[in-house]
Amino acid sequence: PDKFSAQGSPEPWPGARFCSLHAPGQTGGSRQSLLFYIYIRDLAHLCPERHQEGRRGPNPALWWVNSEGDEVKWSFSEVASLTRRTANVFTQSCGLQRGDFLALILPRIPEWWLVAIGCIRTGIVFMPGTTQLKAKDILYRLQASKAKAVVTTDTLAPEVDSVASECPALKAKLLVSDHSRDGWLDFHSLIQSASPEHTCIKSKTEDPMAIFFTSGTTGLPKMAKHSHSLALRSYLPSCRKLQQLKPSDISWCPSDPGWILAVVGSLLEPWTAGSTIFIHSLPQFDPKLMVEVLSKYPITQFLAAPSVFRMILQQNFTSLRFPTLQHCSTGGEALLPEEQEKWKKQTGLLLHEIYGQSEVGMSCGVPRGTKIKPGSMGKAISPFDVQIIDSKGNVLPPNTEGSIGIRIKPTRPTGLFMCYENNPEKTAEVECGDFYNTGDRATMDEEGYIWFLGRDDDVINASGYRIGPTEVENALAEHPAVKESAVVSSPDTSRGEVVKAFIVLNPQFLAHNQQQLTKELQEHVKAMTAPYKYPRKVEFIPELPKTITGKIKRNELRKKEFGQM
Ligand code: BCO
Repeated sequence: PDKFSAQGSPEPWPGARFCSLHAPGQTGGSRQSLLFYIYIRDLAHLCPERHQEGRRGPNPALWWVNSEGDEVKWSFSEVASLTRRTANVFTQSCGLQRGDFLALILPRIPEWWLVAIGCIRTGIVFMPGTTQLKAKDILYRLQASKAKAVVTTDTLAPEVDSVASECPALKAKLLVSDHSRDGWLDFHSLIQSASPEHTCIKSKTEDPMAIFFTSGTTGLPKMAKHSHSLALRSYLPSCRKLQQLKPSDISWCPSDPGWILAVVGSLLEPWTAGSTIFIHSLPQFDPKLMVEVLSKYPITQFLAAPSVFRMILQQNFTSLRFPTLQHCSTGGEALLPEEQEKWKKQTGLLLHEIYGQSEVGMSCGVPRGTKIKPGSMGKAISPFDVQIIDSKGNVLPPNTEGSIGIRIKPTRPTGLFMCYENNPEKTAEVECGDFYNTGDRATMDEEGYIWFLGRDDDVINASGYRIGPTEVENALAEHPAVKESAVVSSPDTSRGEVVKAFIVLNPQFLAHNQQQLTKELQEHVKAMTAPYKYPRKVEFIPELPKTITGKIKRNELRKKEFGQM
Protein backbone atom coordinates (compact mmCIF):
# COMPACT_ATOMS: atom_id res chain seq x y z
CA PRO A 1 0.00 0.00 0.00
CA ASP A 2 1.37 3.41 -0.84
CA LYS A 3 -0.51 5.26 1.90
CA PHE A 4 0.78 3.16 4.74
CA SER A 5 4.01 1.52 5.66
CA ALA A 6 3.32 -1.76 7.36
CA GLN A 7 5.78 -2.73 10.04
CA GLY A 8 5.80 -4.82 13.14
CA SER A 9 6.58 -8.40 13.85
CA PRO A 10 3.97 -11.11 13.52
CA GLU A 11 2.24 -12.15 16.72
CA PRO A 12 1.52 -15.78 17.52
CA TRP A 13 -1.96 -17.18 17.05
CA PRO A 14 -3.10 -17.77 20.57
CA GLY A 15 -5.66 -20.45 19.87
CA ALA A 16 -9.12 -21.11 21.19
CA ARG A 17 -10.61 -23.72 23.44
CA PHE A 18 -14.04 -25.18 22.92
CA CYS A 19 -15.95 -28.05 24.36
CA SER A 20 -18.79 -29.72 22.55
CA LEU A 21 -21.78 -30.94 24.53
CA HIS A 22 -25.07 -32.49 23.71
CA ALA A 23 -28.06 -30.70 25.12
CA PRO A 24 -30.29 -33.12 26.99
CA GLY A 25 -33.95 -33.24 26.10
CA GLN A 26 -33.69 -31.45 22.76
CA THR A 27 -36.85 -31.85 20.73
CA GLY A 28 -37.45 -31.66 17.01
CA GLY A 29 -34.86 -32.91 14.54
CA SER A 30 -31.55 -34.52 15.35
CA ARG A 31 -29.82 -33.94 18.67
CA GLN A 32 -28.22 -30.60 18.50
CA SER A 33 -24.56 -30.32 19.25
CA LEU A 34 -24.11 -27.19 21.26
CA LEU A 35 -20.75 -25.57 21.24
CA PHE A 36 -20.07 -23.85 24.48
CA TYR A 37 -17.42 -21.37 24.08
CA ILE A 38 -15.29 -21.13 27.21
CA TYR A 39 -12.62 -18.63 26.57
CA ILE A 40 -10.81 -17.31 23.60
CA ARG A 41 -7.71 -15.31 24.05
CA ASP A 42 -7.21 -12.23 21.93
CA LEU A 43 -10.17 -12.97 19.72
CA ALA A 44 -9.25 -10.07 17.52
CA HIS A 45 -6.18 -11.96 16.37
CA LEU A 46 -8.46 -14.37 14.60
CA CYS A 47 -8.51 -12.50 11.38
CA PRO A 48 -5.21 -11.25 10.13
CA GLU A 49 -2.53 -12.67 12.35
CA ARG A 50 -3.48 -16.26 12.07
CA HIS A 51 -2.30 -16.47 8.52
CA GLN A 52 1.28 -15.37 8.45
CA GLU A 53 3.24 -15.60 5.25
CA GLY A 54 4.97 -18.92 4.79
CA ARG A 55 2.00 -20.77 6.25
CA ARG A 56 -0.23 -19.99 3.26
CA GLY A 57 -0.08 -19.36 -0.48
CA PRO A 58 1.12 -16.20 -2.18
CA ASN A 59 -2.33 -14.57 -2.32
CA PRO A 60 -2.83 -11.33 -0.40
CA ALA A 61 -5.24 -10.98 2.50
CA LEU A 62 -6.99 -8.05 0.88
CA TRP A 63 -7.10 -7.13 -2.78
CA TRP A 64 -8.91 -3.91 -3.62
CA VAL A 65 -9.42 -2.51 -7.11
CA ASN A 66 -11.42 0.21 -8.81
CA SER A 67 -12.38 0.94 -12.41
CA GLU A 68 -9.58 3.49 -12.80
CA GLY A 69 -6.92 0.79 -12.47
CA ASP A 70 -5.91 1.61 -8.87
CA GLU A 71 -5.11 -1.37 -6.73
CA VAL A 72 -4.25 -2.12 -3.09
CA LYS A 73 -2.88 -5.50 -2.05
CA TRP A 74 -2.14 -6.19 1.60
CA SER A 75 -0.60 -9.32 3.03
CA PHE A 76 -1.92 -10.68 6.33
CA SER A 77 1.04 -9.24 8.21
CA GLU A 78 0.41 -5.84 6.63
CA VAL A 79 -3.25 -6.03 7.64
CA ALA A 80 -2.17 -7.11 11.13
CA SER A 81 0.18 -4.17 11.47
CA LEU A 82 -2.31 -1.65 10.05
CA THR A 83 -5.11 -2.87 12.28
CA ARG A 84 -2.86 -2.57 15.33
CA ARG A 85 -2.20 1.02 14.31
CA THR A 86 -5.94 1.57 13.80
CA ALA A 87 -6.61 0.20 17.28
CA ASN A 88 -4.10 2.69 18.70
CA VAL A 89 -5.75 5.54 16.78
CA PHE A 90 -9.06 4.67 18.43
CA THR A 91 -7.80 4.30 21.98
CA GLN A 92 -5.02 6.90 22.00
CA SER A 93 -5.93 9.63 19.47
CA CYS A 94 -9.71 9.38 19.88
CA GLY A 95 -9.83 8.38 23.56
CA LEU A 96 -12.27 5.56 22.87
CA GLN A 97 -12.68 2.65 25.25
CA ARG A 98 -13.88 -0.90 25.16
CA GLY A 99 -17.67 -0.94 24.93
CA ASP A 100 -17.95 2.45 23.19
CA PHE A 101 -20.04 2.56 20.02
CA LEU A 102 -18.59 3.67 16.69
CA ALA A 103 -20.61 4.36 13.53
CA LEU A 104 -18.76 2.92 10.54
CA ILE A 105 -20.12 4.49 7.36
CA LEU A 106 -17.59 3.87 4.63
CA PRO A 107 -17.91 2.74 1.03
CA ARG A 108 -16.03 -0.28 -0.30
CA ILE A 109 -12.54 0.99 0.51
CA PRO A 110 -9.73 -0.88 2.33
CA GLU A 111 -10.02 1.37 5.38
CA TRP A 112 -13.41 -0.21 6.16
CA TRP A 113 -11.62 -3.51 6.93
CA LEU A 114 -9.03 -1.73 9.11
CA VAL A 115 -11.71 0.02 11.13
CA ALA A 116 -13.74 -3.17 11.65
CA ILE A 117 -10.73 -5.15 12.87
CA GLY A 118 -9.43 -2.16 14.84
CA CYS A 119 -12.75 -2.18 16.69
CA ILE A 120 -12.62 -5.94 17.30
CA ARG A 121 -9.09 -5.57 18.70
CA THR A 122 -10.13 -2.87 21.15
CA GLY A 123 -13.62 -4.05 22.05
CA ILE A 124 -15.18 -0.99 20.47
CA VAL A 125 -18.61 -1.90 19.12
CA PHE A 126 -18.84 -1.05 15.44
CA MET A 127 -22.13 -0.16 13.77
CA PRO A 128 -21.88 -0.61 10.00
CA GLY A 129 -24.13 1.66 7.94
CA THR A 130 -24.66 1.95 4.19
CA THR A 131 -23.28 5.06 2.49
CA GLN A 132 -26.83 5.67 1.21
CA LEU A 133 -27.74 6.99 4.69
CA LYS A 134 -28.96 10.59 4.85
CA ALA A 135 -28.53 13.15 7.66
CA LYS A 136 -31.76 12.10 9.40
CA ASP A 137 -30.80 8.42 9.34
CA ILE A 138 -27.37 9.26 10.74
CA LEU A 139 -28.86 11.46 13.44
CA TYR A 140 -31.14 8.66 14.56
CA ARG A 141 -28.28 6.13 14.63
CA LEU A 142 -25.93 8.40 16.56
CA GLN A 143 -28.59 9.38 19.08
CA ALA A 144 -30.12 5.93 19.57
CA SER A 145 -26.71 4.35 20.17
CA LYS A 146 -25.08 7.31 21.92
CA ALA A 147 -22.15 6.64 19.59
CA LYS A 148 -18.86 8.13 20.71
CA ALA A 149 -17.29 8.11 17.24
CA VAL A 150 -18.06 8.13 13.56
CA VAL A 151 -15.81 7.18 10.65
CA THR A 152 -16.79 8.33 7.18
CA THR A 153 -15.63 10.03 3.97
CA ASP A 154 -15.98 13.52 2.43
CA THR A 155 -19.35 12.58 0.94
CA LEU A 156 -21.09 12.02 4.25
CA ALA A 157 -19.05 14.31 6.53
CA PRO A 158 -21.34 17.33 5.78
CA GLU A 159 -24.40 15.21 6.63
CA VAL A 160 -22.77 14.24 9.94
CA ASP A 161 -21.84 17.87 10.64
CA SER A 162 -25.41 18.99 10.00
CA VAL A 163 -26.62 16.85 12.94
CA ALA A 164 -23.54 16.56 15.19
CA SER A 165 -24.68 19.35 17.54
CA GLU A 166 -27.69 17.19 18.44
CA CYS A 167 -25.45 14.25 19.38
CA PRO A 168 -23.78 15.17 22.69
CA ALA A 169 -22.13 11.75 23.10
CA LEU A 170 -20.20 12.07 19.83
CA LYS A 171 -16.63 12.99 20.66
CA ALA A 172 -14.55 11.78 17.70
CA LYS A 173 -15.16 12.29 13.99
CA LEU A 174 -12.67 10.46 11.80
CA LEU A 175 -12.37 11.35 8.15
CA VAL A 176 -11.00 8.94 5.55
CA SER A 177 -9.95 11.32 2.82
CA ASP A 178 -7.01 12.96 1.05
CA HIS A 179 -8.28 16.33 2.33
CA SER A 180 -8.66 17.67 5.82
CA ARG A 181 -11.89 19.02 7.26
CA ASP A 182 -12.45 21.30 10.24
CA GLY A 183 -13.43 19.44 13.37
CA TRP A 184 -12.43 16.07 11.93
CA LEU A 185 -9.44 13.85 12.67
CA ASP A 186 -7.47 12.71 9.65
CA PHE A 187 -7.50 8.91 9.66
CA HIS A 188 -4.58 8.50 7.25
CA SER A 189 -2.15 10.76 9.07
CA LEU A 190 -3.11 9.30 12.45
CA ILE A 191 -2.50 5.78 11.14
CA GLN A 192 0.91 6.78 9.89
CA SER A 193 2.01 8.17 13.23
CA ALA A 194 0.37 5.45 15.36
CA SER A 195 2.42 2.69 16.91
CA PRO A 196 2.29 -0.71 15.17
CA GLU A 197 2.37 -2.39 18.59
CA HIS A 198 -0.96 -3.18 20.19
CA THR A 199 -2.19 -5.82 22.58
CA CYS A 200 -5.68 -7.05 21.88
CA ILE A 201 -8.29 -7.00 24.56
CA LYS A 202 -9.09 -10.36 26.06
CA SER A 203 -12.59 -10.52 24.68
CA LYS A 204 -15.17 -13.00 25.88
CA THR A 205 -17.67 -14.60 23.60
CA GLU A 206 -20.56 -12.67 25.12
CA ASP A 207 -18.89 -9.27 24.82
CA PRO A 208 -20.66 -7.03 22.30
CA MET A 209 -18.95 -6.70 18.93
CA ALA A 210 -21.28 -5.07 16.39
CA ILE A 211 -24.70 -3.51 15.96
CA PHE A 212 -26.81 -3.78 12.83
CA PHE A 213 -29.78 -1.46 12.37
CA THR A 214 -32.72 -3.46 11.14
CA SER A 215 -36.19 -2.39 10.03
CA GLY A 216 -39.50 -3.63 11.36
CA THR A 217 -43.16 -3.00 10.50
CA THR A 218 -43.40 -0.06 12.85
CA GLY A 219 -41.12 2.55 14.28
CA LEU A 220 -37.50 3.28 13.57
CA PRO A 221 -34.90 0.58 12.89
CA LYS A 222 -33.95 -1.60 15.86
CA MET A 223 -30.36 -2.14 16.92
CA ALA A 224 -29.59 -5.86 16.65
CA LYS A 225 -26.59 -6.33 18.93
CA HIS A 226 -24.14 -9.14 18.17
CA SER A 227 -21.43 -10.47 20.42
CA HIS A 228 -18.01 -11.75 19.35
CA SER A 229 -19.73 -15.10 18.89
CA LEU A 230 -20.77 -13.86 15.44
CA ALA A 231 -17.07 -14.04 14.52
CA LEU A 232 -16.59 -17.26 16.43
CA ARG A 233 -19.31 -18.94 14.37
CA SER A 234 -17.16 -18.70 11.27
CA TYR A 235 -14.76 -21.17 12.94
CA LEU A 236 -17.36 -23.84 13.54
CA PRO A 237 -16.98 -26.86 11.23
CA SER A 238 -20.69 -26.65 10.33
CA CYS A 239 -20.26 -23.07 9.12
CA ARG A 240 -16.98 -23.81 7.36
CA LYS A 241 -18.81 -26.46 5.32
CA LEU A 242 -21.03 -23.82 3.77
CA GLN A 243 -18.54 -22.23 1.39
CA GLN A 244 -15.52 -24.41 2.23
CA LEU A 245 -13.21 -21.44 1.82
CA LYS A 246 -9.48 -22.23 1.64
CA PRO A 247 -6.37 -20.01 1.78
CA SER A 248 -6.10 -20.31 -2.03
CA ASP A 249 -9.61 -18.86 -2.52
CA ILE A 250 -10.22 -15.32 -3.72
CA SER A 251 -13.60 -14.39 -2.42
CA TRP A 252 -15.81 -11.55 -3.66
CA CYS A 253 -18.96 -10.41 -1.87
CA PRO A 254 -20.00 -7.08 -3.45
CA SER A 255 -22.70 -6.35 -0.88
CA ASP A 256 -22.48 -2.86 0.64
CA PRO A 257 -20.33 -3.14 3.80
CA GLY A 258 -23.23 -1.65 5.75
CA TRP A 259 -24.99 -5.03 5.76
CA ILE A 260 -24.38 -8.18 7.77
CA LEU A 261 -24.04 -10.12 4.51
CA ALA A 262 -20.80 -8.23 3.84
CA VAL A 263 -19.57 -8.40 7.44
CA VAL A 264 -19.90 -12.17 7.40
CA GLY A 265 -19.22 -12.81 3.69
CA SER A 266 -16.51 -10.25 3.11
CA LEU A 267 -14.73 -10.21 6.45
CA LEU A 268 -15.36 -12.99 8.96
CA GLU A 269 -15.76 -16.01 6.66
CA PRO A 270 -12.84 -15.36 4.30
CA TRP A 271 -10.34 -14.19 6.89
CA THR A 272 -11.02 -16.95 9.39
CA ALA A 273 -10.26 -19.33 6.48
CA GLY A 274 -7.15 -17.39 5.43
CA SER A 275 -8.68 -16.57 2.01
CA THR A 276 -8.20 -13.40 0.02
CA ILE A 277 -10.94 -10.81 0.33
CA PHE A 278 -11.47 -9.26 -3.09
CA ILE A 279 -13.12 -5.83 -3.17
CA HIS A 280 -14.21 -3.70 -6.10
CA SER A 281 -15.04 -0.09 -5.23
CA LEU A 282 -18.34 -0.31 -7.23
CA PRO A 283 -19.54 3.27 -6.66
CA GLN A 284 -22.63 2.27 -8.65
CA PHE A 285 -24.06 -1.13 -9.35
CA ASP A 286 -23.48 -2.19 -12.94
CA PRO A 287 -24.16 -5.81 -13.97
CA LYS A 288 -21.87 -5.49 -17.02
CA LEU A 289 -18.99 -4.34 -14.84
CA MET A 290 -19.60 -7.27 -12.49
CA VAL A 291 -19.30 -9.71 -15.38
CA GLU A 292 -16.09 -7.98 -16.50
CA VAL A 293 -14.65 -8.22 -12.97
CA LEU A 294 -15.56 -11.90 -12.66
CA SER A 295 -13.87 -12.55 -16.00
CA LYS A 296 -10.77 -10.43 -15.44
CA TYR A 297 -9.74 -11.29 -11.86
CA PRO A 298 -8.98 -14.79 -10.53
CA ILE A 299 -12.03 -14.80 -8.26
CA THR A 300 -12.96 -18.30 -7.09
CA GLN A 301 -15.94 -17.60 -4.81
CA PHE A 302 -18.78 -15.14 -5.38
CA LEU A 303 -21.49 -14.29 -2.85
CA ALA A 304 -24.24 -11.78 -3.69
CA ALA A 305 -27.96 -11.15 -3.32
CA PRO A 306 -30.23 -12.94 -5.84
CA SER A 307 -31.05 -9.56 -7.47
CA VAL A 308 -27.41 -9.28 -8.52
CA PHE A 309 -27.51 -12.67 -10.31
CA ARG A 310 -30.95 -11.82 -11.74
CA MET A 311 -29.79 -8.46 -13.08
CA ILE A 312 -26.70 -10.08 -14.64
CA LEU A 313 -28.88 -12.71 -16.32
CA GLN A 314 -31.26 -10.02 -17.60
CA GLN A 315 -28.41 -8.52 -19.64
CA ASN A 316 -28.79 -11.49 -21.99
CA PHE A 317 -25.07 -12.11 -22.47
CA THR A 318 -24.40 -14.63 -25.20
CA SER A 319 -21.84 -16.34 -23.01
CA LEU A 320 -21.22 -16.16 -19.28
CA ARG A 321 -18.16 -18.26 -18.59
CA PHE A 322 -15.83 -17.26 -15.78
CA PRO A 323 -12.37 -18.86 -15.99
CA THR A 324 -11.63 -19.22 -12.27
CA LEU A 325 -15.01 -19.03 -10.56
CA GLN A 326 -15.79 -22.26 -8.71
CA HIS A 327 -18.51 -21.53 -6.20
CA CYS A 328 -21.47 -19.12 -6.08
CA SER A 329 -23.62 -18.41 -3.03
CA THR A 330 -26.61 -16.14 -2.73
CA GLY A 331 -28.67 -14.74 0.13
CA GLY A 332 -30.70 -11.80 1.37
CA GLU A 333 -33.93 -12.51 -0.52
CA ALA A 334 -35.72 -15.36 -2.30
CA LEU A 335 -34.24 -17.00 -5.39
CA LEU A 336 -36.61 -18.49 -7.94
CA PRO A 337 -36.00 -22.03 -9.28
CA GLU A 338 -35.90 -20.69 -12.87
CA GLU A 339 -33.11 -18.26 -11.89
CA GLN A 340 -31.10 -21.15 -10.49
CA GLU A 341 -31.65 -23.06 -13.73
CA LYS A 342 -30.72 -20.09 -15.94
CA TRP A 343 -27.51 -19.36 -14.01
CA LYS A 344 -26.48 -23.00 -14.26
CA LYS A 345 -27.18 -23.07 -18.00
CA GLN A 346 -25.29 -19.85 -18.69
CA THR A 347 -22.30 -20.31 -16.40
CA GLY A 348 -22.11 -24.03 -15.69
CA LEU A 349 -22.19 -23.15 -11.99
CA LEU A 350 -24.74 -23.81 -9.28
CA LEU A 351 -26.20 -21.16 -6.99
CA HIS A 352 -26.04 -22.17 -3.33
CA GLU A 353 -28.68 -20.41 -1.27
CA ILE A 354 -28.02 -18.94 2.16
CA TYR A 355 -30.68 -17.63 4.52
CA GLY A 356 -30.05 -15.07 7.19
CA GLN A 357 -31.04 -11.80 8.77
CA SER A 358 -29.29 -8.99 10.61
CA GLU A 359 -30.29 -10.82 13.79
CA VAL A 360 -28.96 -14.23 12.83
CA GLY A 361 -26.15 -13.89 10.27
CA MET A 362 -26.18 -16.99 8.06
CA SER A 363 -28.42 -19.54 9.72
CA CYS A 364 -29.54 -21.86 6.90
CA GLY A 365 -28.06 -22.76 3.58
CA VAL A 366 -26.96 -25.31 1.04
CA PRO A 367 -23.37 -26.27 1.87
CA ARG A 368 -21.01 -26.68 -1.05
CA GLY A 369 -21.26 -30.16 -2.53
CA THR A 370 -24.64 -31.00 -1.01
CA LYS A 371 -27.94 -31.51 -2.80
CA ILE A 372 -29.68 -28.41 -4.10
CA LYS A 373 -33.45 -28.44 -4.18
CA PRO A 374 -34.32 -25.48 -6.45
CA GLY A 375 -36.63 -23.09 -4.57
CA SER A 376 -35.41 -24.19 -1.14
CA MET A 377 -32.98 -22.15 0.92
CA GLY A 378 -31.36 -25.27 2.34
CA LYS A 379 -31.13 -26.64 5.85
CA ALA A 380 -30.28 -25.28 9.29
CA ILE A 381 -26.59 -24.70 9.95
CA SER A 382 -25.57 -26.07 13.33
CA PRO A 383 -25.50 -24.91 16.11
CA PHE A 384 -28.75 -23.27 15.02
CA ASP A 385 -31.73 -25.52 15.56
CA VAL A 386 -34.19 -24.11 13.03
CA GLN A 387 -37.80 -25.26 13.16
CA ILE A 388 -41.11 -24.21 11.71
CA ILE A 389 -43.25 -23.05 14.60
CA ASP A 390 -46.80 -21.88 15.28
CA SER A 391 -47.72 -18.67 17.07
CA LYS A 392 -47.16 -20.33 20.48
CA GLY A 393 -43.74 -21.72 19.63
CA ASN A 394 -44.88 -25.31 19.02
CA VAL A 395 -42.84 -27.17 16.42
CA LEU A 396 -45.00 -27.95 13.39
CA PRO A 397 -44.87 -31.22 11.42
CA PRO A 398 -43.12 -31.39 8.02
CA ASN A 399 -44.69 -29.55 5.09
CA THR A 400 -46.82 -27.33 7.32
CA GLU A 401 -46.67 -23.57 6.94
CA GLY A 402 -45.47 -21.61 9.96
CA SER A 403 -42.84 -19.13 11.12
CA ILE A 404 -39.12 -19.83 10.93
CA GLY A 405 -37.94 -20.19 14.52
CA ILE A 406 -34.45 -20.57 15.94
CA ARG A 407 -34.24 -22.37 19.27
CA ILE A 408 -32.93 -20.13 22.07
CA LYS A 409 -33.83 -22.23 25.09
CA PRO A 410 -32.27 -23.78 27.07
CA THR A 411 -29.23 -22.24 25.37
CA ARG A 412 -28.98 -19.29 23.02
CA PRO A 413 -26.84 -20.56 20.12
CA THR A 414 -23.46 -19.13 19.19
CA GLY A 415 -23.86 -16.37 16.62
CA LEU A 416 -27.45 -15.34 17.29
CA PHE A 417 -27.92 -11.66 18.17
CA MET A 418 -27.88 -10.80 21.87
CA CYS A 419 -30.86 -8.44 21.96
CA TYR A 420 -32.22 -5.26 20.44
CA GLU A 421 -30.14 -2.68 22.25
CA ASN A 422 -32.14 -0.57 24.75
CA ASN A 423 -35.33 -2.26 23.65
CA PRO A 424 -36.38 -5.12 25.95
CA GLU A 425 -39.97 -4.91 24.66
CA LYS A 426 -39.00 -5.59 21.04
CA THR A 427 -36.52 -8.25 22.18
CA ALA A 428 -39.32 -9.98 24.10
CA GLU A 429 -41.73 -9.59 21.17
CA VAL A 430 -39.60 -11.80 18.91
CA GLU A 431 -39.33 -14.56 21.52
CA CYS A 432 -41.91 -17.25 20.98
CA GLY A 433 -41.80 -20.17 23.44
CA ASP A 434 -38.32 -21.66 23.17
CA PHE A 435 -37.62 -19.88 19.89
CA TYR A 436 -36.54 -16.63 18.33
CA ASN A 437 -39.24 -15.90 15.76
CA THR A 438 -37.63 -14.57 12.56
CA GLY A 439 -40.95 -13.24 11.24
CA ASP A 440 -40.42 -15.20 8.02
CA ARG A 441 -42.93 -17.82 6.86
CA ALA A 442 -41.87 -21.16 5.46
CA THR A 443 -42.35 -24.91 5.39
CA MET A 444 -39.79 -27.63 6.09
CA ASP A 445 -39.78 -30.95 4.26
CA GLU A 446 -38.94 -34.39 5.68
CA GLU A 447 -35.26 -33.92 4.82
CA GLY A 448 -35.05 -30.64 6.73
CA TYR A 449 -34.98 -28.39 3.63
CA ILE A 450 -36.73 -25.09 4.24
CA TRP A 451 -39.01 -23.48 1.67
CA PHE A 452 -39.42 -19.73 2.11
CA LEU A 453 -42.90 -18.26 1.67
CA GLY A 454 -42.73 -14.60 2.75
CA ARG A 455 -42.98 -12.30 5.74
CA ASP A 456 -45.64 -12.56 8.41
CA ASP A 457 -45.66 -8.77 8.84
CA ASP A 458 -45.53 -5.68 6.61
CA VAL A 459 -41.74 -5.58 6.20
CA ILE A 460 -40.67 -5.33 2.56
CA ASN A 461 -37.68 -7.19 1.12
CA ALA A 462 -36.73 -5.29 -2.03
CA SER A 463 -33.62 -6.63 -3.84
CA GLY A 464 -32.24 -7.88 -0.52
CA TYR A 465 -32.98 -4.70 1.46
CA ARG A 466 -35.24 -5.02 4.50
CA ILE A 467 -37.48 -1.95 4.47
CA GLY A 468 -40.00 -0.88 7.11
CA PRO A 469 -43.13 0.66 5.56
CA THR A 470 -43.40 3.36 8.23
CA GLU A 471 -39.91 4.64 7.41
CA VAL A 472 -41.11 5.39 3.87
CA GLU A 473 -44.54 6.62 4.99
CA ASN A 474 -42.88 9.04 7.44
CA ALA A 475 -40.68 10.43 4.66
CA LEU A 476 -43.71 10.83 2.36
CA ALA A 477 -45.67 12.57 5.13
CA GLU A 478 -43.16 15.41 5.04
CA HIS A 479 -44.16 16.33 1.47
CA PRO A 480 -46.99 18.88 1.23
CA ALA A 481 -48.82 16.86 -1.45
CA VAL A 482 -49.30 13.84 0.79
CA LYS A 483 -52.39 13.66 2.98
CA GLU A 484 -51.67 10.07 3.95
CA SER A 485 -50.01 7.02 2.49
CA ALA A 486 -49.66 3.26 2.83
CA VAL A 487 -46.48 1.54 1.75
CA VAL A 488 -46.46 -2.13 0.81
CA SER A 489 -44.46 -4.70 -1.10
CA SER A 490 -45.16 -5.24 -4.80
CA PRO A 491 -43.76 -7.91 -7.14
CA ASP A 492 -40.96 -7.03 -9.55
CA THR A 493 -39.16 -9.07 -12.18
CA SER A 494 -35.71 -7.59 -11.42
CA ARG A 495 -35.80 -6.97 -7.69
CA GLY A 496 -38.15 -9.70 -6.54
CA GLU A 497 -40.16 -7.09 -4.67
CA VAL A 498 -40.23 -3.29 -4.74
CA VAL A 499 -41.66 -0.62 -2.49
CA LYS A 500 -45.07 0.62 -3.61
CA ALA A 501 -46.74 3.70 -2.10
CA PHE A 502 -50.48 4.23 -2.20
CA ILE A 503 -50.99 7.95 -1.73
CA VAL A 504 -53.98 10.10 -0.88
CA LEU A 505 -53.28 13.63 -2.06
CA ASN A 506 -54.09 16.84 -0.32
CA PRO A 507 -56.91 18.66 -2.23
CA GLN A 508 -54.65 21.38 -3.67
CA PHE A 509 -52.52 18.72 -5.42
CA LEU A 510 -55.35 16.73 -6.99
CA ALA A 511 -55.09 18.55 -10.32
CA HIS A 512 -51.29 18.14 -10.58
CA ASN A 513 -49.67 16.06 -13.32
CA GLN A 514 -49.44 12.64 -11.66
CA GLN A 515 -46.33 11.53 -13.52
CA GLN A 516 -44.45 14.63 -12.43
CA LEU A 517 -45.74 14.32 -8.91
CA THR A 518 -44.61 10.69 -8.76
CA LYS A 519 -41.08 11.70 -9.77
CA GLU A 520 -41.10 14.56 -7.25
CA LEU A 521 -42.25 12.29 -4.42
CA GLN A 522 -39.63 9.68 -5.32
CA GLU A 523 -36.87 12.29 -5.27
CA HIS A 524 -38.26 13.62 -2.01
CA VAL A 525 -38.00 10.20 -0.33
CA LYS A 526 -34.48 9.73 -1.74
CA ALA A 527 -33.49 13.03 -0.11
CA MET A 528 -35.14 12.31 3.23
CA THR A 529 -33.84 8.81 3.86
CA ALA A 530 -31.53 6.17 2.37
CA PRO A 531 -32.55 6.12 -1.33
CA TYR A 532 -32.80 2.32 -1.60
CA LYS A 533 -36.13 2.72 0.25
CA TYR A 534 -37.79 5.00 -2.29
CA PRO A 535 -41.13 3.84 -3.75
CA ARG A 536 -40.40 2.54 -7.23
CA LYS A 537 -44.17 2.30 -7.76
CA VAL A 538 -46.66 5.01 -6.80
CA GLU A 539 -50.45 4.91 -7.07
CA PHE A 540 -52.74 7.78 -6.16
CA ILE A 541 -56.02 6.70 -4.61
CA PRO A 542 -58.96 8.64 -3.14
CA GLU A 543 -58.81 6.88 0.23
CA LEU A 544 -56.89 4.13 2.03
CA PRO A 545 -58.62 0.92 3.14
CA LYS A 546 -58.96 1.02 6.94
CA THR A 547 -60.37 -1.03 9.78
CA ILE A 548 -63.22 0.41 11.83
CA THR A 549 -60.65 1.58 14.37
CA GLY A 550 -58.86 3.54 11.63
CA LYS A 551 -55.85 1.20 11.13
CA ILE A 552 -54.62 1.06 7.54
CA LYS A 553 -55.14 -2.36 5.97
CA ARG A 554 -51.72 -2.75 4.35
CA ASN A 555 -52.36 -6.46 4.11
CA GLU A 556 -55.29 -5.87 1.72
CA LEU A 557 -53.22 -3.60 -0.51
CA ARG A 558 -50.30 -6.05 -0.55
CA LYS A 559 -52.54 -9.02 -1.42
CA LYS A 560 -53.94 -7.06 -4.36
CA GLU A 561 -50.40 -6.41 -5.61
CA PHE A 562 -49.62 -10.11 -5.54
CA GLY A 563 -52.93 -11.00 -7.21
CA GLN A 564 -54.18 -12.79 -4.11
CA MET A 565 -57.55 -10.97 -4.01
O1 BCO B 1 -32.66 2.70 -9.36
P1 BCO B 1 -32.50 4.19 -9.20
O2 BCO B 1 -31.34 4.71 -10.00
O3 BCO B 1 -33.75 4.94 -9.40
O4 BCO B 1 -32.12 4.47 -7.67
C1 BCO B 1 -31.08 3.80 -6.98
C2 BCO B 1 -29.82 4.67 -6.93
O5 BCO B 1 -29.51 5.26 -8.15
C3 BCO B 1 -30.23 5.71 -5.93
N1 BCO B 1 -29.15 6.27 -5.13
C4 BCO B 1 -28.11 5.61 -4.60
N2 BCO B 1 -27.35 6.48 -3.90
C5 BCO B 1 -27.96 7.68 -3.99
C6 BCO B 1 -29.10 7.55 -4.77
N3 BCO B 1 -29.93 8.57 -5.03
C7 BCO B 1 -29.62 9.76 -4.49
N4 BCO B 1 -28.53 9.97 -3.72
C8 BCO B 1 -27.68 8.96 -3.45
N5 BCO B 1 -26.63 9.15 -2.69
O6 BCO B 1 -31.12 5.06 -5.03
C9 BCO B 1 -31.52 3.79 -5.53
C10 BCO B 1 -30.84 2.72 -4.71
O7 BCO B 1 -31.26 1.44 -5.08
P2 BCO B 1 -30.27 0.21 -5.05
O8 BCO B 1 -29.33 0.30 -3.91
O9 BCO B 1 -31.13 -1.00 -5.13
O10 BCO B 1 -29.38 0.43 -6.34
P3 BCO B 1 -29.15 -0.45 -7.62
O11 BCO B 1 -28.07 0.25 -8.35
O12 BCO B 1 -30.39 -0.65 -8.38
O13 BCO B 1 -28.58 -1.81 -7.05
C11 BCO B 1 -29.13 -3.08 -7.33
C12 BCO B 1 -28.54 -4.08 -6.30
C13 BCO B 1 -29.16 -5.44 -6.55
C14 BCO B 1 -27.02 -4.17 -6.45
C15 BCO B 1 -28.88 -3.56 -4.87
O14 BCO B 1 -30.26 -3.47 -4.74
C16 BCO B 1 -28.26 -4.41 -3.81
O15 BCO B 1 -27.10 -4.27 -3.50
N6 BCO B 1 -29.02 -5.35 -3.22
C17 BCO B 1 -28.51 -6.27 -2.23
C18 BCO B 1 -28.62 -5.72 -0.85
C19 BCO B 1 -27.91 -6.64 0.14
O16 BCO B 1 -26.74 -6.84 0.07
N7 BCO B 1 -28.67 -7.22 1.10
C20 BCO B 1 -28.17 -8.08 2.11
C21 BCO B 1 -28.66 -7.61 3.45
S1 BCO B 1 -28.04 -8.62 4.78
C22 BCO B 1 -29.05 -9.97 4.80
O17 BCO B 1 -30.03 -10.03 4.13
C23 BCO B 1 -28.67 -11.13 5.66
C24 BCO B 1 -28.25 -12.29 4.81
C25 BCO B 1 -27.26 -13.17 5.50
